[in-house]
Amino acid sequence: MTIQTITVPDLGGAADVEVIEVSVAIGDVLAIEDAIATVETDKASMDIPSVVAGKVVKLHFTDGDKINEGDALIDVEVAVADDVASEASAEAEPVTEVETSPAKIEAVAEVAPVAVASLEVDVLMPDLGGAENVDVIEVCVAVGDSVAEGDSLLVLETDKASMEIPAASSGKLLAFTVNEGDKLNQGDVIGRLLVESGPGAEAVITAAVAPEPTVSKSASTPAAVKAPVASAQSPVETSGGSFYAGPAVRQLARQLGLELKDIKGSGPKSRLSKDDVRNYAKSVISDVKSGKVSSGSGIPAIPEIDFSKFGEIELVKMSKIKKLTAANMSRNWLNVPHVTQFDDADITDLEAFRKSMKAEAERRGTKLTPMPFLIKAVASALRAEPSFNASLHADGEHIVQKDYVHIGIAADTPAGLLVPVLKDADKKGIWEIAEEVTLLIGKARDGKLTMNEMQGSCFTISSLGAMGGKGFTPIVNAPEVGILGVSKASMQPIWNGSEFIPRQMLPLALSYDHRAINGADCGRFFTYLTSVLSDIRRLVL
Ligand code: CAO
Repeated sequence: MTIQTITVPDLGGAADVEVIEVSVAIGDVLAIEDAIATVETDKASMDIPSVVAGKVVKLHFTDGDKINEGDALIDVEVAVADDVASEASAEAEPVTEVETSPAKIEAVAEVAPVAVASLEVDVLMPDLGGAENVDVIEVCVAVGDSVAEGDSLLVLETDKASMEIPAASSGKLLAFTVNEGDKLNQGDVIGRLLVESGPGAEAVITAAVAPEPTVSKSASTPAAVKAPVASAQSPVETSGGSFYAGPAVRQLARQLGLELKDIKGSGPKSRLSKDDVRNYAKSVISDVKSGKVSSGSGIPAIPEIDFSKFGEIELVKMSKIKKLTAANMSRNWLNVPHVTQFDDADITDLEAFRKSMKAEAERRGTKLTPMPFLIKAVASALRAEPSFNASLHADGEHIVQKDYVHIGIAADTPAGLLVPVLKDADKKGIWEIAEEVTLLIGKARDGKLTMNEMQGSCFTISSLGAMGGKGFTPIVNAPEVGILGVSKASMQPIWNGSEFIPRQMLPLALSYDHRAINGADCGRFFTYLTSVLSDIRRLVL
């Protein structure tokens, strides 16, 4: 065995760089490029990858250490170099120093050149315990794949057991000639592996390789495949019966976080193949995307029911917009911790004024509903209490504070719910807003909105006022952080301190994302909003 010491590479001139994470432990088996440590300078953090494959036998550093170029990091026992060295040269240096490559340094794309010696070996079938003409039931690799020592190359099955054929060395497969259904015997050449090692191994590997790179059976077997590993192939009971799965299939399922019991095997005896696992993963992703099931939130999906058992039914195709709305609503509902606060705005004076302007609105060819006033009042409130005019940054570290005020208007259209966006509402007058809303809603209902007219909203207003209802809890239209639900205004007896007087009250519900907004922010925003709606003269202040 050759022990190689891996040292700190060129760190772009940085000195005394702090180790923030040790990524390996003694006994770990490393592949080339596996991270050894993560270090951090004042400008960037970077991984230091291994340039050799092998087993870690010593650590020269620990968390918090300050390291410099050339410092020893770890000692690695390199199997390939050793195998070849022991055959080729007794004079091979026992310890070689290998400098790691700074390949993973963020913002520095250059990789320090590392001399790599390589050796081509045939991959031979090992001793199969006397079994002959053994069936290949699964091929786990393809030409061009890089394999690490221990990776499954094949799964074989006799009438008694199935076994995995693992690679004995890390390297790149130059050839692989086996297909599912083939029959194999001990000594069969099944492929060709390019075994790579670091510069320390260069001399010994080169010396060991014959000019024509075919290696004799006894020499190549240990370098190319390990002894077969019997795998747990006993059928596993599921509610739907029993199934078989090879180790590579199990590994793939594990990597994808899937339970084998959920997957239907398509092979004989319901054997699961990698394709079964992949197809199942694809169907899960497609179900999540279409909103059929929830994403990995741990929420169980609603079971599929055959409604026709209970009576006549008709399957009606959902429009594209309805499907998108369903997916967006689920996403927003699951991602946003909602709070909804309720209040009534006294719009008696607003309504009196609006009605007095109706004739003029008609002359101008527009319609004056409460909506333009609501938009103007919300725009003013967003300026007064900017916590609602923000979004959470995707990095989880920042709030995006907006200096523009664009308002989304939820519109019920024949195709489904659409949200056209009125831009710069804070800079526009009531007439201009009324005309633009009429235009946007008309376009929404005619299916003529452009992408630009549906983007950039800071806050949404959803009005069911014309339809009725005393209140509802609207769902925040993320990444916005607030939405106003408007219900039907009605005349209410309001106590003015000495008597009940009839006032036109507008029920409002303000939902907000509690990650971005606190109750106190909401209280201020809402109080401001209702006071402006109660006295629209405040809008001109
Ligand atoms: N209280 C009482 N009357 C109201 C009212 C309210 N809150 N809001 C509107 N009205 C009245 C209007 O004044 C109008 O009457 P007049 O013609 O006598 O003035 C009538 O109701 C019809 O209004 P409208 O619906 O044509 O216009 P709007 O500006 O109020 O609403 C729009 C436009 C697009 C918001 C609305 O038509 C719509 O599609 N709402 C559905 C929104 C939705 O589906 N949201 C999703 C809910 S879940 O988040």
